[in-house]
Amino acid sequence: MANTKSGDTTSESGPYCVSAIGIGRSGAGFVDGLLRTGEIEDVLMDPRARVAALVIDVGDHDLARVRGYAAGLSQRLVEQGIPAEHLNFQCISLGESEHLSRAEAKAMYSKACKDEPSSLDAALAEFANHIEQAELPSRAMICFNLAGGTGSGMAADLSRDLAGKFTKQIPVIGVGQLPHSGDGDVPASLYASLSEYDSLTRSQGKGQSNPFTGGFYVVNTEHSWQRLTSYTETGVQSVRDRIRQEVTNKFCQDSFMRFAVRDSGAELTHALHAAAESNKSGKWMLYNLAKFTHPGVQVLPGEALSKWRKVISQWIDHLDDFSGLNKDFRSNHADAHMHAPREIGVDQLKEKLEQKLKDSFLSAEDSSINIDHHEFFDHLTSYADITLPGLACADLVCYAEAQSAYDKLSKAEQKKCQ
Ligand SMILES: Nc1nc2c(ncn2[C@@H]2O[C@H](COP(=O)(O)OP(=O)(O)OP(=O)(O)O)[C@@H](O)[C@H]2O)c(=O)[nH]1
Ligand SMILES: [Mg+2]
Repeated sequence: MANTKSGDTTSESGPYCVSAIGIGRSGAGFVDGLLRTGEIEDVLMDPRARVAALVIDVGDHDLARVRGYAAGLSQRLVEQGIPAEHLNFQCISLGESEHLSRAEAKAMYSKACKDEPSSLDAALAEFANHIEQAELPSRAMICFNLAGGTGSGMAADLSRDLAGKFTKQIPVIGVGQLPHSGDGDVPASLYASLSEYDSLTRSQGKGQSNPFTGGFYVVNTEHSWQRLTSYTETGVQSVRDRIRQEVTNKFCQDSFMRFAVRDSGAELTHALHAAAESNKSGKWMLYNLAKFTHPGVQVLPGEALSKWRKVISQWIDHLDDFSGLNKDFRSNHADAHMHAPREIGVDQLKEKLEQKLKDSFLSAEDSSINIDHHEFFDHLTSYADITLPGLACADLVCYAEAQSAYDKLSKAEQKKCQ
């Protein structure tokens, strides 16, 4: 039987600082998500806190937004009397490219490290050094999209290089975003990328060790994509699709970072502890961003609460349809944070979510669930951050799909994916 533990976890751990490196467009999106959380300002109020943020891409195109947010945050720190140097922001554009294959990205990364003097090497050293000045415990994240070229190509080498820069034990968490069905066919390179991170996160001993000492999260975006695209059919298709892409990706990245910093990191601490307890070594955690309502879609402000309840319930029922996991995957723990207006009926929703998680993802014996409730500042949006530990790449539906795309490539094309 699964046991439900309603979680006030704050007593379990003190405040944490979260720092992040983002590589490629999605990586930069995670970092701007971190910089935009109000909580990061609260964390930085503590004079013992230090936060570092580093974004790396191969061109300037996808870096403008994160630069803007970093400038805005620095300004707000000054306004609040927080020394601006407690936040270290660095932004590196390595070339003038748009998209690269994974092999090209690796080559560019390696060249950038060998350049004399290497701005990349210096940036990693500055990032690590800044974090180590904090008197509070810190975590560092390395964020990227598993389906792209730049981020997925560079993150493995970068994670090893970063490990070499720390003189203290700072847990490093990998955060790899998965593509969703709106991205089109699963790219063949995703097979090489998932395989590489799977083997990297299991490597131990003989000069090889897992650089993601704090764990590895894969971020599922499908539920959020489905929630946004169902019931919205107006406007020009191409414009609609582009906006949906942006909204889906941003919502997932922002939600992940809100989860990571909420309660000064206590929620993440709890999820990571529970995962470590239940986890077989090196296995990944799924961060399933399950979105239940989106402003103005399917149910409108002023409509009966019973309709809101019905819609949320319908989208809880979709959890297994859009989890990205193979049907036979089972975890022994689920950690969920539900965000929904109180008037919808918290106990009812929790019960529904708990039953669905048990039925769809948990093993029948020795499993546990933690479900917390929060209210999102926008009452028209409801969603859940769900952590399911214990998966490997082969548990993801997209892995087999990517493998079959990869198998159809010529040897030369396969090499570009490596
Ligand atoms: N973040 C974001 N991702 C998108 C968007 N449109 C498509 N994607 C998907 O994001 C994945 C690629 O991830 P990116 O983060 O753009 O890749 P990258 O690391 O910059 O690597 P490159 O492929 O070299 O640009 C693919 O699955 C795309 O289909 C968007 O507007 N924003
Ligand atoms: Mg890119």
